[in-house]
Amino acid sequence: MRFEVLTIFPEMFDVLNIGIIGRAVKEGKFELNISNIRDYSKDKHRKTDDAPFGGGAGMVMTPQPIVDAIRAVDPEHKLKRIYLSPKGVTFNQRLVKELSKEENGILLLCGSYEGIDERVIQLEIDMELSIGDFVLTGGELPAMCVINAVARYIEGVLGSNESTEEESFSDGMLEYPHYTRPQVFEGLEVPEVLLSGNHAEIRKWRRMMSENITKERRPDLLKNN
Ligand code: 4GN
Repeated sequence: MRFEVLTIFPEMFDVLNIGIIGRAVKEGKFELNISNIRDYSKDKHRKTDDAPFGGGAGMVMTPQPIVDAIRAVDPEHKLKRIYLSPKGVTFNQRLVKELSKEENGILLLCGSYEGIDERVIQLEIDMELSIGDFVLTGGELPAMCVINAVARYIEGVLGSNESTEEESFSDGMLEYPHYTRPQVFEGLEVPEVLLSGNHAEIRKWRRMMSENITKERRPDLLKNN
């Protein structure tokens, strides 16, 4: 599995060298390549943007460097090519699992300014993805969210203690609350059932807490899936 990222801010992706994802990259559990779109500009000043046809505020990313970059890192179109955009389909855990099964990998195109020339999407992009209904200055943070979420489903990335099996959303529900030591913190006690050692009762309690919080906060999750 391979992630190819195209961006004009490659340094932003340094945070992926930290923690669980950083360890997985170092251990070769998946491949992560970050390319600077600017390196593909044929402009003498390495420009990647231009004024919009039709006028208006801001700049638009020029198609040439982006299309050349895409074709350089994925010449045979073996990767699922994703453009991060507020206009995309909303990302969710079902899509996370689906993308983790992409046999060759994923290309993530990060736009900046007002956006990229629409013809890049028409010619080269398979899917537009949004991480939620809000606008950011670039697609870099959304791309990192996608990499992080998808990588968790790649074999060997999570330890057995961090497994994706029992967590929130794996069964379409929100998680039960967690507790650790001390048994009393600022006067607040850990629920007694968790100290009982009765694992059947603990499972029952956790399922009930999951159902209750899901009904309360996300009743939409209980309806279909
Ligand atoms: C994606 C990109 C938000 C998302 C973005 C999102 C950069 N903001 N909700 N900003 O997933 C115009 C040019 C906005 C690219 C885009």
